[in-house]
Amino acid sequence: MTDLRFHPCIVIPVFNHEHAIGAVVQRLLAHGVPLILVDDGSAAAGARTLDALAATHPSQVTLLRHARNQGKGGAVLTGCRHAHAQGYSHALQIDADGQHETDDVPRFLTQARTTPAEVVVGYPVYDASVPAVRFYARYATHVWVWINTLSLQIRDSMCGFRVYPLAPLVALAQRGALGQRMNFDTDVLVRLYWDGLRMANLPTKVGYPSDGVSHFQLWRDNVLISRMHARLFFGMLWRAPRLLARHWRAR
Ligand SMILES: Nc1nc2c(ncn2[C@@H]2O[C@H](COP(=O)(O)OP(=O)(O)OP(=O)(O)O)[C@@H](O)[C@H]2O)c(=O)[nH]1
Ligand SMILES: [Mg+2]
Repeated sequence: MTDLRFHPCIVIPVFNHEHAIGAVVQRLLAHGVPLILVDDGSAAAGARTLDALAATHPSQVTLLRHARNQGKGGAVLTGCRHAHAQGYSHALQIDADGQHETDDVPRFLTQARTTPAEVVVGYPVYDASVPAVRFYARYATHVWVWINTLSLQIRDSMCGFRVYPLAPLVALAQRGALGQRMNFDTDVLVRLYWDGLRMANLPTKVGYPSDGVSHFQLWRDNVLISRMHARLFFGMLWRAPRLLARHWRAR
């Protein structure tokens, strides 16, 4: 199906991934889709790398910058708001650390073109490099997401490779409830689901960061994520009749 309004770009939130971002950008440019890099207050080396990438590819790369670090969610939203204002219909969001399989970009965009009202959500297929503790820790979040949507539609809410339809995302962000840090990826999918969007789940290979840099802060991010699940749980309670009705209709 061809949708004339399907006009995608790629949004990459970047925080200090100077050793990985160059190769990620190079691989993405091959797909001929405009890139929006959002520098989330990186330190000097990261900022310089991003300046150089934008200067080398001025027609394909837009660089936006937060003077201060705001968190992954803040960076994704800055990129997506900008993309929406520029007239793009969809943003493929991919992380900067080289964990994701850029060869899957055409498959994700084809899915988004076919089901433009849905969120295309990657679910990870891991290789042997995944730390076991990370692998099993994800299950706690999966279970919370299934409870908070009263559905199994979101297969993995934490994968940093997905395509958002921009109009509903920007409208949701306008309402102001979204987590701005590492709680964003899950929060935004549950709330888009609550807003009536469907999810198209696609498998994609995920490795462990190519530059070995993880900014996941065990204590702070786990507290944020637990609070988010609790807030979503109460949000689910008053939506439960509507969510259950939707679930049964879908069956
Ligand atoms: N953690 C973190 N990432 C940010 C921030 N701002 C932007 N990002 C970007 O968000 C993406 C995800 O960050 P990662 O550190 O890879 O987090 P993750 O993939 O959940 O964790 P790992 O599995 O350890 O890689 C990357 O592209 C980061 O550069 C921030 O403040 N903190
Ligand atoms: Mg990562």
